[in-house]
Formats: sequence, structure tokens, C-alpha cells
Amino acid sequence: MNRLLVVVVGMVTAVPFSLSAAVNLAGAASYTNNMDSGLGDFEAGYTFWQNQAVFGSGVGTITGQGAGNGLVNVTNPGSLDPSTSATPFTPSYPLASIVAPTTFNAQDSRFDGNWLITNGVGNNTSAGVPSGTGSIVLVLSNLAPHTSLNLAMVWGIGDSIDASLSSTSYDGPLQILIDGVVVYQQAFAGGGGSTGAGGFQNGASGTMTRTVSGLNTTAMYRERWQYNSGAGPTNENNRYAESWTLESIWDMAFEIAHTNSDVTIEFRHQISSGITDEFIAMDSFSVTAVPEPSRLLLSGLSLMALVGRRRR
Ligand SMILES: [Ca+2]
Ligand SMILES: [Ca+2]
Ligand SMILES: [Ca+2]
Repeated sequence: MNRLLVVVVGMVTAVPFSLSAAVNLAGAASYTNNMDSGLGDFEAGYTFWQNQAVFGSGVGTITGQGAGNGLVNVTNPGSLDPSTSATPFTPSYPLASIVAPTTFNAQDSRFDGNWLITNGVGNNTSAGVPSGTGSIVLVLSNLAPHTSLNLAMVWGIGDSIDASLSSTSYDGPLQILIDGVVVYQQAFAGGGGSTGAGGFQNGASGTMTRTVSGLNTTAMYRERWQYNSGAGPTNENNRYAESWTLESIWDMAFEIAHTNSDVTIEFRHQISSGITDEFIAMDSFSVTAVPEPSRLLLSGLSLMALVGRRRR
């Protein structure tokens, strides 16, 4: 009986998704997904990713009383987290301005409606060793004949992503796999910054550029507050923003040699906590099949010949 159970579990883990879930492009050369219809085509292989509305406006006016620092909740700005308020506070004057709230959409209109966003895989059991991996898969079939694929998307990355390998809340890299091969891998840091480790690989080449940094967009916003001998902040200038809770926007575009009419695209992450703590999110995703240059040239020449013939 136990053996049967093992066999069944083995089968399930060996086949996380199948080509039957493929999106049939019927010879089309491009595919786009703005993530506004739920997980939809991405359903196959999904775990620890979720489809949600793009974050709206961040925390605006903040009032409160308290010592040290704390998490300020947008719906309850007076509450301070006592578990973190004991951190010694040494203000550096002049106090930095609170970062004005904005939205991902206002910064880049490619963020709209819903996006695909991480769901925490859980706390690590050992420092620097993520406890699990989030995975979501998109399978496209019957792409137009091509010699390479162009992929493009926009990423919102941020809050307190933990880059330290000595931390049990360490967050592993974002990975993109094409047909099972890692073509992009990058570890991020607090605020959606880059750790500088990783990039495009295994034949992929392109750009991953941070276009905006220091955004105040999420529901939770970390502040430090002036102690004032226990009286807490007396006005809004008694506090300043902790930059490591802010967010960034990254623009990604890359090309990879590819000829098969089917392609499997997988996104993996090792973000340990939920979206009020840290996140990686993607929107406006596209794949374009690029025909070989000679084929493009030939079709262009044929068109010119056709036009020339008609003019005669
Ligand atoms: Ca969207
Ligand atoms: Ca964190
Ligand atoms: Ca973490």
C-alpha cells in the first residue's frame, strides 16, 4: 500500500504539466498576455504564483505615536509594530522626505489591471537555503516558423527582499527557463535593487534595466520615528522613510535562438514571504517568433517584385 502511494506521488511530481495545456497559436508569430484574465494560459504547473490587481497608490499621509521604528499600516496608520520598535533610533538631520506615494501604472502604463505576482514559498529552514521554489509554466504550440524568439515584459520588484545568504529569510533568484534551460537568473535585494549576480545566459541576450527606483506603492510602508523621550513623533518631520521597503520597475527584453514550433516558458522564484513583505511581479508579457533573416529578405524582395510587376 505504501509502495502504491510512492508510485502515485512519483508520477505526479515527474509530470507537473503536459503539452495538452498548450496554447495553440495556429501559425501566428506572436503571443501577448496582459495577465488581466486571471492565471489563464499560465495555469499549467502553477504554484506559489498568483494573479492579482496591480498595486494601487501607496501610503500617503502618515500620523502616529510611538518610539523607534515600526510597520505603518495604510488602514491603521497609528499602529506601530512593538516587535521592531526597540531598534535604537539615531536620526540623521535633515530627515529625509517621505517618498510621495505613486502607482506602478502612473510610472509605467504597461502595469495595468492584473499582474502575475509571487506568493511566499515559506521561511527557510537553513540560512541561505530557500525552502522551496515557485513555478509557473506557459506552453505555446504551433508558432510560425522562426530561428529565434523575442520575449519582453515589465517587472515590479520590491519591498524587503532579503539578499543576505546568512539570513533564514533569504530570497533566491528569479529564473526564466526556455524549454527547461535557464536563460535568465538574477537575485534581487531590498527595494527591488540588483545584487549584481546573474543575468542572461545559455544563448539568451538582452536587457534587464531598472527604469524607476524608490517607489512608495505598497500597502505596508516602513518608517522610523523620532523617540522624543517617549512622546513619539510630534509632527510628520519626526519620521523618515526606510528606503529598503520601496519598489522598483525593471524593463526586460531578450532574444534567444529557437526553431521548434513549440516552446515551454517557465518562471521560477524563491521569495520566502508574502506580498506585504516582498514580491516580484510581471505584466505585459509578449513572445514574438522571428523568422530567419533570409526568409524575411526573400519575402521583402518578392513583395517588391510583385509591386514592380503591377506597375508595368
Ligand atoms: Ca495587466
Ligand atoms: Ca523580507
Ligand atoms: Ca524573504
